Amino acid sequence: MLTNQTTAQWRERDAAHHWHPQSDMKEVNAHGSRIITRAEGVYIHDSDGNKILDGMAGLWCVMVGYGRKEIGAAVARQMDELPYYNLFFQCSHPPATQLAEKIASLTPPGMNKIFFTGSGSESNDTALRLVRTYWAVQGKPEKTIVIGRRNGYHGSTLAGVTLGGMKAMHEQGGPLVPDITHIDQPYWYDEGGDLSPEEFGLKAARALEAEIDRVGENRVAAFIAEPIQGAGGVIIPPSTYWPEVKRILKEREILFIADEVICGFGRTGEWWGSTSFDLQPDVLCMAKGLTSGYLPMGAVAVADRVSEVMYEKAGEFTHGYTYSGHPAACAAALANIAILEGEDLVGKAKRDLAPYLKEKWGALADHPLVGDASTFGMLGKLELTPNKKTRARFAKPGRIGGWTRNRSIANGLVMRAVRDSMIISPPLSITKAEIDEMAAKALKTLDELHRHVKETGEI
Ligand code: PXG
Repeated sequence: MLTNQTTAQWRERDAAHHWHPQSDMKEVNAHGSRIITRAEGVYIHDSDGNKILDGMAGLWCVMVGYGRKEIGAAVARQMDELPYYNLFFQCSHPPATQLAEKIASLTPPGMNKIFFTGSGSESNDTALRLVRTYWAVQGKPEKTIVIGRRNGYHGSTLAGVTLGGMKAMHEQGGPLVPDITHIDQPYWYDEGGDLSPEEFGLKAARALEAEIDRVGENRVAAFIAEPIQGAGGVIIPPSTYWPEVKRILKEREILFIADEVICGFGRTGEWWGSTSFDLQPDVLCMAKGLTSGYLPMGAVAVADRVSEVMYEKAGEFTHGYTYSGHPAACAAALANIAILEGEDLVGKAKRDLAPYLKEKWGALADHPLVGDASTFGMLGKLELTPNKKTRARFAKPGRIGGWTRNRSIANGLVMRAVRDSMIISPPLSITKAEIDEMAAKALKTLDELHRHVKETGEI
């Protein structure tokens, strides 16, 4: 890659031809992009020579940290051996076979069949077609409705957008996929009002029961949810939420799709968010941490009770992608999982790092502008507020969050803003000293925000 270019040159060339994902290009090009040129461990480097602690692990995915040569080497070997072959027409190849076996050994018990995709969005598209087909082949073609949640994120393909509950995404590019409905999210901080978190958790869970009754249980194929909503703003459900949802799912004849694209591969301190909350998904969607983002790849793990019906009754499942189980991506995933297992990164996250993060990040709750500084596993958030008691929001949603994100990056820490919630999701390879650095940089930024708010009077 060329490195003898100035930031201004890169920006000009980028602005000329590159249309960025999920971006307002007029705004991006007015400021000029941040050009990331290399990365090592938990740090990214930009073209101005800044070294920035990546508190988001890329886009929630770089579990093992940057610069792991083992992954590149495994990919290079696979590229030499077999760079591509498809898995259609009764073919397979060793990396796909080995990876399916490996993933099945890691997923919750009784999930033994693995369908490969190229991304989290494709995983959720696969899940949607799969659950509808599962019911159809059992003589229940009317069970087509999938219930998702407001502010859930399930990807950017048409099915992903529709399954997700992001208002701004629903407003563009419709009409959306039919027979997908949404219930409220278990976001006590913003929506719990005077209820205790526990009371609110039950209320939010029972919205599922009410929705099943509203549309008719005989019409519902599945419920889809992230164990902890990520892109929605690291929404950690109250302790009562998942047990009540579990009760409802058990009583009703519908499937449960766990979207583990963010929670999977150790993010919650277990291999799966489903394990953290004792959930038994019928379909489990993954991507991101599967390869630590080194190559694009997703997969769907399917419970035996579903795969047995499909294998027996569906004939050909007319679904699959050119890059399903791409050999180089499989090699990257196998090498990535070997690091996670070999260095016990998931166990260390649970025993060591997550409690440390809870202590250090949690201490930010003492700051006058922070209403909540919760963590769960290696996920963390800061709810910014002008009034800690009432949990009020700033008058212009997102403005303070955006300001804080920009200051944080200038201070050497990537924190993401979702409206006025600041979120982190660092690599599992982070050290305690780096967690200290992350918390110190966040505190510095919060203090700057405090001064900014006082100076501008913005509340
Ligand atoms: N499910 C979940 C839970 C995700 O977080 C996807 C599916 C889609 O994955 P792909 O690989 O198709 O992007 C995601 C992706 C953000 C942000 O702003 C989050 C994602 C993607 C883009 C932006 O936090 N998550």
